[in-house]
Amino acid sequence: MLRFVTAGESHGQALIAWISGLPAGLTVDLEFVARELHRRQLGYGRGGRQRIEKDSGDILAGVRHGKTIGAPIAVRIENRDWKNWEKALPVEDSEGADDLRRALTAPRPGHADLAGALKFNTHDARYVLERASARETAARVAAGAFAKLLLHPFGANVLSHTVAVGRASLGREAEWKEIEAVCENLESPLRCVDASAEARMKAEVDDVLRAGDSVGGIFEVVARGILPGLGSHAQWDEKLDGKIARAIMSIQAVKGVEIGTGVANATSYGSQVQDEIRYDGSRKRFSRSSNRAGGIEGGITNGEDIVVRGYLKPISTLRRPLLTADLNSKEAVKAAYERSDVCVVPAAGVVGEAMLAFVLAAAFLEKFGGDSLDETRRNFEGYARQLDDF
Ligand code: EPS
Repeated sequence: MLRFVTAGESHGQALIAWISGLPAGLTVDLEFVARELHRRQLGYGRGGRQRIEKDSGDILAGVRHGKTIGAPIAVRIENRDWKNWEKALPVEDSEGADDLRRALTAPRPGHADLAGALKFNTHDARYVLERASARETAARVAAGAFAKLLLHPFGANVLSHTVAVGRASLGREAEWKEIEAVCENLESPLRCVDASAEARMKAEVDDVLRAGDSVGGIFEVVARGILPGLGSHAQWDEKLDGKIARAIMSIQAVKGVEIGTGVANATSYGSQVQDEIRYDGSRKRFSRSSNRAGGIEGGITNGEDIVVRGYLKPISTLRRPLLTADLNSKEAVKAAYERSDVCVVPAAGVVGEAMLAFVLAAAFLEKFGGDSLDETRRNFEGYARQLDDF
């Protein structure tokens, strides 16, 4: 079973990703892992923190001589900002150092601050926000990079692009080639495939920067090259669309998930929604004239691109804060402000890739198994032959 968990606080020493269940013998391209981490750090509208951090994945376990060895993989991503926080968040007890703690007592509406303070019975939301922070997504991207490294040799790839920032929207479908290009281009400010839409998106970011506000948006993640037959219709918790929705929804600030054209489908007629089936003899595969299902029917992949959208609310740290109630005095006060990003849509797309890649890699290994990559490949090829002969 492929799994990952993460550990680490936003301003602690480091983030850790722990990945278990990959077959032995998978080549680990360290430059690729580093590049994925770098891609997540980019984007117009990020805050000062990204000038401090230079994320790189230090692999501590599970990879030897450039290959996985079938053991759990541990990756460490250093927080360079730690040196500015050692006194505020020491591991050892620091009685009497209350003034150094950077306590947060004015919970930000929309953040985990208040709900977490109540849950953990603390009048300082510092520990809550440290872990709720989207800094944690760096560790997810490290795990996702390993998932992609598994999928790539089997002809699958997972990429993303920005569909909307605030009210500025792409307004058309993106071609796979365009998405590839925008993912290659590390200079792309908002990772949008259309220059004029991107200019409007930048203007949205500029507006909120001026106003001390924040802005959300929509990213789209596309997986190409996934065979039909991953996932299952048989149980609610085996349905792949359910697993994908959970994975994308778990990304900080994502409040809605859509597969294919799921939202518009709800107000359209069946004849306008279902994708007609045809057979392509040259490829020996069934295919569709459209892909409104987003590559999944009945909780099972159907061989089309898997298309998933994440809807992000504007992030909850505002330079011009909203009103809140102080955790101690209960008085009305302005919510806390900490250095923050104002737009994270392009970065969230990279995190969405990691999450989708991981769910797909897990479903892939559930179907094909294998303790070594050779074994996985034999099983995969046997199934591909079965599809050819169908
Ligand atoms: C975040 C607040 C900011 C972001 C951080 C997520 O951190 P800081 O308070 O240190 O400036 O920069 O994101 C990252 C550090 C990152 O690498 O993505 C939050 O509250 O979610």
